[in-house]
Amino acid sequence: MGLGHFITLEGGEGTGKSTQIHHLLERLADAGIDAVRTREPGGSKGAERIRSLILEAGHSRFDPLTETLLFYAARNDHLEHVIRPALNAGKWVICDRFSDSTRVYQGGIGALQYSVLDQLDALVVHDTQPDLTLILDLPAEIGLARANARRGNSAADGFEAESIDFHRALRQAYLELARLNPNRCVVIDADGSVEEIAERIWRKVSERLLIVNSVQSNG
Ligand code: T5A
Repeated sequence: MGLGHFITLEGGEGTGKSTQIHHLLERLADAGIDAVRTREPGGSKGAERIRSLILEAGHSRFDPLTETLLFYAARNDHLEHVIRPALNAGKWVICDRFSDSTRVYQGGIGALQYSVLDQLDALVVHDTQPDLTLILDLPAEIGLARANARRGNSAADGFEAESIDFHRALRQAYLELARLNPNRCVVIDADGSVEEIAERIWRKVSERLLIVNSVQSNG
């Protein structure tokens, strides 16, 4: 096993995860670090097929258990074919959403009990847990406005189409998740220019992982 690290980005709709992953990869490349960019739901051939099933359900989402099993089926394929091989080869993996999305969307503000999610997580993710989770935090109104502006005239998916109260609750659920997992999660203020947020993220990644990496390589 090399010195790869697993970083996930989380947050509500339009908080800027995709935009920031692009900048993080550039900074890692400048630091000589080989990183794989991926996302959930999706990230592998099989998981991308499942992604279409989930998101193309449009306004009529699957029932909560079916939806959750689909997310975990996709995650299993993604872990097997992309995430674990990359980590085992010593690469860093930067993933746009992961299990915390299920915990927040299907658990915290959804209908599934955490005990069900814990069982699925133990079976599928097991010990391939993220080393660092960056939670991009933004008022729901700003995130939705960004997501709507980007989408233009195309239809909202079932999650984007939920009420503003759903998106506000989502933000609170992420903050609670961060509070309960301070060793792994860092909340990033996602209000500001793209460059300012990229700098905030880089500072945290450097503090949490690059220093650890240099200690390991020198040790
Ligand atoms: N889901 C997912 C679950 O319910 N359970 C699960 O287990 C998983 C894995 C996935 C949906 O599935 C749900 C959650 C989601 O609803 P998706 O299409 O992958 O759907 O959507 P998101 O992950 O939400 O991604 P988005 O593309 O909507 O948001 P991002 O990636 O956070 O935002 P980004 O970078 O695309 O930016 C959005 C817009 O804002 C602009 C960008 O240019 C872009 O136009 N922007 C800024 N504008 C101003 N200032 C800034 N600082 C900006 N940063 C970005």
